[in-house]
Order: sequence, then C-alpha cells, then structure tokens
Amino acid sequence: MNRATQLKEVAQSLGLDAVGIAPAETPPGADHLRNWLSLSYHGEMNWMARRPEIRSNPLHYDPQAKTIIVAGISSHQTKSPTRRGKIAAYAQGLDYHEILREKLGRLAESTVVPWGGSFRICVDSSPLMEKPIAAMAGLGWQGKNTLLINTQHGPWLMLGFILTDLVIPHDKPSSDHCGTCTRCMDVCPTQAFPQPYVLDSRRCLAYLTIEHPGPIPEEFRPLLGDHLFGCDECLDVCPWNRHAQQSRELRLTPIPRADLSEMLGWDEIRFRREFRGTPIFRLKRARWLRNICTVLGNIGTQDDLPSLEKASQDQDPLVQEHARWGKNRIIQRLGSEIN
Ligand code: B12
Repeated sequence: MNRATQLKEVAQSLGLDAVGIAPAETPPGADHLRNWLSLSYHGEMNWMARRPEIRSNPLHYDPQAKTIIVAGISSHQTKSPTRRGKIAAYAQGLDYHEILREKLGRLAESTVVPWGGSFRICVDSSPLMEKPIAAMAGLGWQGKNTLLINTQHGPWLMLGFILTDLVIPHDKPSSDHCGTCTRCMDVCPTQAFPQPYVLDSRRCLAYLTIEHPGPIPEEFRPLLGDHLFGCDECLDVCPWNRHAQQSRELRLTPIPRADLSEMLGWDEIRFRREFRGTPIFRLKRARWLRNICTVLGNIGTQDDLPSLEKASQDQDPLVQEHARWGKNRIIQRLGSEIN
C-alpha cells in the first residue's frame, strides 16, 4: 500500500471526515490576498495584513515543507443549543482547534514519524491560506461564499493541516461546482459579497459578532437579527448540503445554554466557567454581552427590559451602550404594546 493510501486509512480510523494531500507550494488564487487587503476587506483584523507574502506561500512559513496533509471534520449540526438566538454550528460545542490538533497529532505520530519525517500542525491561527490549500489537496472548491465546499459535507468542514518534509504523492485539485447558483450571496443579511467568491469582512456578521473589537456599527445592529456568535446563513442554503450529515464528532455536540436574559446577568467568573474550552471563550465577556444586548434589541420582549436595564449599569462601557440600544429598540419596536 502506498503512503497516501495508508495515510487516508489512518485518518479515517481517527474520525477525520476528509483528507487530501497537496504539494507545499503557493496555491492558485493566493495572489488575490493583496488585492483583498488593499480594499480593506479585512476590517480591523490587522493580523491578516501582517506579512501577506508569508500567508500566501507556505514555504515562507516552513521552508522545510514538501507536502501538506489537509484534513477536515464536519461541524454540521441539526439542533440548536439555545431557545432564542443563534450560535454558528462550529461553536455550539467544544473548540474544534483542540479536537483537530489532537487528531492530526495522532495521524502524524502513526504515519509521518515512523516514515522518518518531521512535521508541524496548523489549525486556523497559522499564517496559511487554508481554503486554497485544501482545494489544491482535492477536498473541495472555494465556492461563491468563499468557503471550501465538499461534495459530501457541503461547506461544513473545519480544516487542519500537517506540514511535513516528506514527499507523499498528492491529490488532484477539485473543480468548481457552484454553477449559476447564487443562493449564498442572495441570503446574506448584510450583502457582504461585493462579487461572487469575494467577502467584505466589514459587512459579514461572523466578523461583526466575533472579530470586530468595539461597538457594532449602528447600521448593522438591526441586520444582526438573532445572530449571537458567527453566522451560518451562507452555509445553510448551499445546495451541496444535500448529502451533509450531522457531525459525528461528539465533542462538537451542541451544549445547551441558558436564556439570553439570564446570561446577561453573568459576571466574569460565571462567563469563564460556562464557556471555557469553547470558541465563545475567546470572545470574552464584554463582546458576548454586547452581542446578547443587540440580539435582544432585535427579538426581545417587554420581559427582557429589566435585564437590559441592569446591563446598562454594567462596569463595561461597551455593554452599557449596547444594553441601552437594546432597550430602546425593544421600546421602539413594541411601542404601545408595552404596559
Ligand atoms: C480571516 C478569516 C475569517 C474572516 C474573513 C473570511 C474570508 N472569507 O476571508 C471572517 C471573520 C469574516 C470569517 C468568517 C467565517 N469563517 Co473564517 N477564517 C478566516 C481565516 C483565519 C483566514 C481566511 C483568509 O485567508 N481570508 C483572506 C481572503 C483573501 O481569503 P479568501 O476569501 O479565501 O480569498 C479567496 C477569494 O476571495 C478569491 N478572491 C479574492 N479576490 C478575488 C477576486 C476575483 C475576481 C475572484 C474570482 C476571486 C477572488 O480568491 C482568494 C483565494 O482563493 C481562515 C483560516 C486560515 N488561516 O485560512 C478561517 C476560515 C476560512 N474560517 C472558517 C469558518 C468556518 C468561518 C465561518 C463559517 C464561521 C461562522 N459560521 O461564523 C465564517 C464564514 C464567512 C464566509 N462566508 O467566509 C473556516 C472555513 C472552512 C471551510 N470549509 O471553508 C476556516 C478555513 C477556518 C478553519 N480552520 O476551518 N473568517
């Protein structure tokens, strides 16, 4: 059995949903990064603009690398962990970074290491263009929503990488199967796609609810709707979901959460206890409460007014201001229905 086949067998036994192999070279399309940055589509993610030459060429990051092993686990979920408000599927359970790191470590230890190679694991935070590399490894293609779409798992694969100095036969890149479909672009609540295959992060609800550091710009607050953390609108409508199954990774199973008004009363200690080990932990309390206040403004009722009133006295000015906005918006929306 050749090394590529052996590697894929081990990957499957570890519960990885997809695996592919690419040469360690600049992926096609990587040159779009500079243009994207020059249009400021990265918003305040200044770390994206740092050393773009490293990000576009994996050899700048790891000069020894000859091969990139790409793996994905599905984050697709069919149940919501909250009664009100939406959390993106990938963040409903435990942190996928740790899960992928662990699986990739075991994959490398039982293949690359016995074959005499060295390796480096990258999940999300390394300066690599993960989607174009995954496309080069044959895991799928970058769709009009810019995500990697896989024929079996749709746009739900979370990606992880092993860079190694071994030469392993690589897979063929996938071709684009979006056709004339524009569902992902049409459904976007903020029209964040200036053109197919390009995302302006500054308008994307995933950016505004997760990465954006300060107050959410007022024009976007009503458009946030009930999105508490991230946004799956452009994933949910993809026709390539037709074969997508619920994720089989138990650690990604949605963790039931308290109601929004209750969470609004949580202090730092309670926030940490609740969210440690999940992607929401990285958001920190102030941004989480900022998002809750905005969502309550959009979907809350008279019953939520006392908790918003209390949050308007919070020690954090970001929370205070969003709580006032949420309260005023409920009053505006419900008008004479309030007694
Ligand atoms: C920055 C970032 C974000 C930003 C920007 C997203 C983006 N589309 O770039 C924000 C915060 C908005 C974000 C949101 C989300 N993210 Co994110 N994010 C990243 C990160 C760290 C870097 C992505 C990047 O390099 N962007 C820069 C731009 C240039 O890249 P790009 O869109 O791929 O650019 C291509 C196209 O735009 C095109 N292009 C550009 N200009 C032009 C011009 C023309 C004419 C044409 C034709 C094409 C074209 O070519 C480029 C190269 O192929 C990656 C991890 C990593 N290290 O790669 C995760 C990653 C992309 N995110 C991921 C996820 C899951 C999400 C969310 C689904 C989370 C959620 N549910 O809320 C959303 C999805 C929003 C969306 N539709 O993209 C996954 C995606 C997995 C997958 N199957 O694709 C990744 C890979 C993390 C991971 N390890 O799994 N994310």
